[in-house]
Amino acid sequence: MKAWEVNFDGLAGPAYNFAGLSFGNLASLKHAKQKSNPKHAAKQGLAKMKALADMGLIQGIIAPHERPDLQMLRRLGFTGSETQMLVKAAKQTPEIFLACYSASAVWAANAATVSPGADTLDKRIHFTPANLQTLFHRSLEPALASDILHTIFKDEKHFVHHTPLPKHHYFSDEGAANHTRFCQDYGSEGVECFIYGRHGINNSHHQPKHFPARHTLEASMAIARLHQLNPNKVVFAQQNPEVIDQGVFHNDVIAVGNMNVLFHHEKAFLNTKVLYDDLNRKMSDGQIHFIEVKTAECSVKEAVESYLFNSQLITLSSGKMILIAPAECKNNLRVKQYLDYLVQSDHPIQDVMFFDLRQSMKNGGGPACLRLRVVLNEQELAAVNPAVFINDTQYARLDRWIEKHYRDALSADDLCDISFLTEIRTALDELTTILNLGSVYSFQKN
Ligand code: SUG
Repeated sequence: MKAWEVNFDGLAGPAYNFAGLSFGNLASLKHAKQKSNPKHAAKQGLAKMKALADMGLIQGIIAPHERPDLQMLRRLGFTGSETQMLVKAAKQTPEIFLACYSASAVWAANAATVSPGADTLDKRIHFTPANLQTLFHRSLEPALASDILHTIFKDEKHFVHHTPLPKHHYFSDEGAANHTRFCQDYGSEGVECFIYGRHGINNSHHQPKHFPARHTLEASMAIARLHQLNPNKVVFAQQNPEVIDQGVFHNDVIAVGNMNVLFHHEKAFLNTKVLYDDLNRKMSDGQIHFIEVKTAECSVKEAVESYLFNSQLITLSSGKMILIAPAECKNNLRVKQYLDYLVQSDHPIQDVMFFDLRQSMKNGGGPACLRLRVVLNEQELAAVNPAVFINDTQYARLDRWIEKHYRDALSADDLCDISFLTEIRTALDELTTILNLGSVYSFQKN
């Protein structure tokens, strides 16, 4: 059956900031407390969405989360008016205050794991929002992520929404950042490949020494069961703990797959040979094309700095496969040299396009982090909330909305200001009308 891979990109919110919240994510730590530019963050992301839509892909958008998370502050014992709560939290526990203001919901690759109907027993699309339980600021996301996904994918005939996995270290789940689906064409049954960072139950297995492995085998296995995947079409493999210690906090920082291609660094996996064999054996209808980048061509450090593997690998309607890479890859001489070689050589990746996503990159989020992939056939596509698709009209409305509501500079001092809170709410309230989301934010329900 004909189907399309649709990218749903997170949009940076009006409070987009750099708080240095992600231990193990080198960019987040490096840019902590710098002044951010929320307007640029949103416009850079929207420009990428528009460019992909203009290339003929179907492109969706996922609304920003409500920040600050005042409900969490109240749950943690802060009292008084909203301003009083913010001032107290900022003074008493800046870490919690900043977590409640976190920008991180923009990285939609961590919002959920999604299995297309072609892979599932009941032929419906299954969504499991990631519990993101390893880092406190990210653990605030699953409830609203789930509500937003419900507003986009409503029809139970086509879409199944599971509850996030239990918030326990056995089941640490970071969503689609650690999940890739291989197929010959999007509409036929694929092989779903889950990459985990550690074993949740038996922790004597390989583990990184310095930085957290955020995703467990047990989480991936639970999702494969929930999504009713055919065990003969599922592969589990472990990330190389050494690369996690070098800043590869999600597998999508070191590998990307699309259709029958896996593009990755030679150090990405603990046992590359076993992974190749498993994937090829389970891809019964053809082999996978592995593009393994050697350390001599690009070191892990260069990969983490440039986010080469956090590119999106997309297939245009002509069948041409291209890499959507961050501009940092163009500015890194060795990475650029490698890409020049790649597109000229006998590989399926035929072209590279570079995008300026500097604001997102400063928090460790490249092109692939920003999008959640959902494969949809014609009926499923027709059942999606149409207001979330990017076309010329929606793009122009969103661009005007950003222009009107977003600041072009934001520092930590601005975050306690009650007028900023009002500004954010006015913007988000208007957005729910543009995207036809209903009253999805808590301030709209009170
Ligand atoms: O979880 N950064 C995110 C980046 C997520 C990137 N996503 C994927 N690789 N799919 C993270 O580390 C930083 C927020 C801050 O420091 O303010 C942050 O959460």
